[in-house]
Amino acid sequence: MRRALITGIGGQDGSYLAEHLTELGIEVHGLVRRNSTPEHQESRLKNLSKTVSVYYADMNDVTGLERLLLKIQPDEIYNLAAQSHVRISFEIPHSTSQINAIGTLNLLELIKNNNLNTKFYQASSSEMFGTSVDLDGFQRETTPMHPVSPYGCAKLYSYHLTRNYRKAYSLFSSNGILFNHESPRRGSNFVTSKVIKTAVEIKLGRATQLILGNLESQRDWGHSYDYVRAMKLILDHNVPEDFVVATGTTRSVRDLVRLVFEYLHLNYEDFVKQDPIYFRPEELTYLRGDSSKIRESLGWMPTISFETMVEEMVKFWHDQLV
Ligand code: G4F
Repeated sequence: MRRALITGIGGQDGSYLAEHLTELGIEVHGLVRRNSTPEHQESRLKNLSKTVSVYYADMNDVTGLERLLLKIQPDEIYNLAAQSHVRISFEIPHSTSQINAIGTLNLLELIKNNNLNTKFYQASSSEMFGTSVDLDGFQRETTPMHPVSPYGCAKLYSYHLTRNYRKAYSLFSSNGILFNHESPRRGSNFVTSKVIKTAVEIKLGRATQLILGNLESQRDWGHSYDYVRAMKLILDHNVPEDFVVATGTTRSVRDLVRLVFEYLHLNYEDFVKQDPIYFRPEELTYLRGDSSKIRESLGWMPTISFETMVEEMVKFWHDQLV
């Protein structure tokens, strides 16, 4: 039986990936960081509590990581652990870098030094592109990267290190460069969940306004369920390579807000306000991914439309809040 280790298994992607790998007959182990609220640890894994083994770990506790790697001896490692909130990375740049950059270095060094026969997936991000866009309006594997946040800078370090260890030490280490991906399991301080949760609260008479930052920023939003399938395909490929995972369609935050409020038969202009507190010191204003490479070489494609995903999230938050 193949064994997989997922760092950050308690997050949105970690939980969908754990379900996907379990369905494929893979033995799944996962790492979570200890904190005082159980909500952020195993609540997304409740369907898997009997099949998945979860351990406390810290991406900077190298001896703890080594002990677990040697015990589990995984065939596949998915490095999803991260401080994943871009605006918050401006507030805590050091710890964001320790987790998102040095944490990856720790894992790659442990794989190399212990001669572990494992494939390594690095959760790279479209945030690494920053202000850079090709002339045709897309970002792809060859687009130069100019990140505009501590989060993006730390992710770019890990992206390059994953490529470097592949070349220098022949590790099977690959990057998935994932554009934004959402679901009912998305944390409620990311824009999709925040908008949908608050709009449902307004509809139920429990809130009167939705306060946001930049409404004009554009994102390429897919569904996490589709994107974790891409992660597995990337590690099942016969050679380690890097792939963009995206829908190819971009929408503004305003488009998202309008759609959600219309779905609830509300006019967003009556409720939405802006506050500079939700703007970032430097904004990434436009993302649109060209995922031709993974579609053509690995046969991946998204299956859940943006509208279906929004509907699923509205239903989820409605059920949570009534
Ligand atoms: O939902 P967001 O916070 O996602 P963001 O910053 O694009 O990052 C996400 O996607 C990345 C992939 O590109 C991942 F690497 C990263 O880990 C994360 O998953 O914000 C989306 C957009 C931004 O332009 C932001 O400025 O929404 C805008 N926005 C406007 N008002 C807001 C708000 N974002 C948040 N979180 N909260 C607001 O009130």
